Amino acid sequence: MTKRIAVIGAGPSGLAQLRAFQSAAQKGADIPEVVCFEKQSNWGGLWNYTWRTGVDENGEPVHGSMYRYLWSNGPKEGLEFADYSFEEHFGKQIASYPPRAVLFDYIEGRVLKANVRDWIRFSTVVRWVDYEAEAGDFEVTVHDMAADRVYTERFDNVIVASGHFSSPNVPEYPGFDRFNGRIVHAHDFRDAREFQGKDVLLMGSSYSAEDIGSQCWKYGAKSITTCYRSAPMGFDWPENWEEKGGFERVEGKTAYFSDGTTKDIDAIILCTGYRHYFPFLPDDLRLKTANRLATADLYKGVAYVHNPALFYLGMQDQWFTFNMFDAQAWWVRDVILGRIAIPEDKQVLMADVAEREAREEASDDTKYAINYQADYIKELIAETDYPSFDVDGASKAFFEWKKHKAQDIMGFRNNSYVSVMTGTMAPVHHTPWKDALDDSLEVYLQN
Ligand code: FAD
Ligand code: NA7
Repeated sequence: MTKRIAVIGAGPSGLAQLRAFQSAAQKGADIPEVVCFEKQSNWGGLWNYTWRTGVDENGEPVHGSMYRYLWSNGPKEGLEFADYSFEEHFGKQIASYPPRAVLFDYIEGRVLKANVRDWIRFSTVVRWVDYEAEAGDFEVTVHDMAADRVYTERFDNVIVASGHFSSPNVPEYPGFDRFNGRIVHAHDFRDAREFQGKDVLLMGSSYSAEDIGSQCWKYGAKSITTCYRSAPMGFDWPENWEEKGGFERVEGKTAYFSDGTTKDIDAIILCTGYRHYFPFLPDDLRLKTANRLATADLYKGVAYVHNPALFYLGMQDQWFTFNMFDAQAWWVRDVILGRIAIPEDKQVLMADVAEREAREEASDDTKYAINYQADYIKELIAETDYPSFDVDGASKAFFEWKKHKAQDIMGFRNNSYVSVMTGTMAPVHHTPWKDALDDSLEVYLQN
């Protein structure tokens, strides 16, 4: 096949794409040349931990938003690859909420086995992508940081897998410019020990606020205060954790809230989410969407309706992660291999997006949302040879997880679930999460 495909990013989504093509080749298919551009010097995306904040060794914005001591915030049974189980990788079943280093090892294991590292050009930043209507292909301009060389190549398809939890949404509130303490966005949070003995305020009421607050609590912060814009998280927090209403301003070290209360604080961590940000894409190719399950302008959640030779992976808000990226990557692969046809009528593509949006908006119930994303995975994998798996069984792990969080927010990670890939139950971890201060791979795997 003479086609050339560009994949932007070697995180879990981009790596899923490489594995999808490699698995087709393994089964005898004629596959195109696949070139993956990755700005970091290693693969794994957000799971490739860096201590750096601000700019990286090349002066580029640091991609990483993950912190030391991060453990999976959902059960691993919900994200397991259908073609590469945890048991295959570790030689045994492991506990259900692995720390970052353990999940990185797992992600890497599959692509080492697939032998696709040579397809990736590391330390190479994609600078610009243009569609050449006459030739019907894309011009991709990149900067090879190691050689300090900018060059352009042509591709028949471009697959954007650059993630969307990296460019922070950073609001400003009155008094920030005179606050006598540290203000940091979750994107730049790295080590909870920095906040030992401190009174910490976290803004936001979603995953980052919950998890970074929990980290700070675990590693000895004096008190945690979280404040929300729309709704509280509402968990049964430990006694030195308080949840307040809207943040109004800070004067000196005193934070003021909409309910009239105040709190003296040492640091503010803005857990205010991220923006879809594609500085390398022109207006006619750039996805503009909120962080939701039904992304704008993506047919089947992946093909860009305004130019279906361009694909996006993993741009949805995520209950499912790794196996959803797989479902998408296998589907995109099959479009490129000519096994699946995308309708030519743009109205049909737009109607598909509208239907997904309407169905998402039909309910704001959590269970509904999990089932919605599960149905999406089932829909995609039914059209490809991605190994079929019990997606509803994986949803059950999420339902249990939700229940366990409501029961004990500092203890939910001590629970275990059944793998829908191998049918085995995860062991109970050897140490409760709150006491497991050393979360290295070696210590975690001591079960
Ligand atoms: P990313 O992992 O963001 O990878 C994108 C890649 O693209 C990166 O390697 C980046 O360097 C590269 N890239 C970006 N721009 C360019 C460019 N211009 N040129 C070249 N390369 C580029 N998911 C879970 O399943 N469990 C969890 O516990 C969990 N915890 C999370 C905690 C945090 C703090 C965050 C932010 C996310 C978490 N997630 C979690 C969700 C996470 O989004 C996915 O697990 C996964 O990393 C998404 O994969 P991705 O490949 O789509 O994006
Ligand atoms: P989310 O899930 O997008 O949540 C962002 C939170 O920040 C949410 O509670 C927002 O409130 C709040 N927010 C956003 N802007 C503001 C302003 N201006 N003022 C106050 N509060 C604000 O991002 P997360 O970082 O928690 O999670 C993203 C991923 O990272 C996730 O997949 C995790 O696994 C890790 P709202 O509810 O919209 O009123």
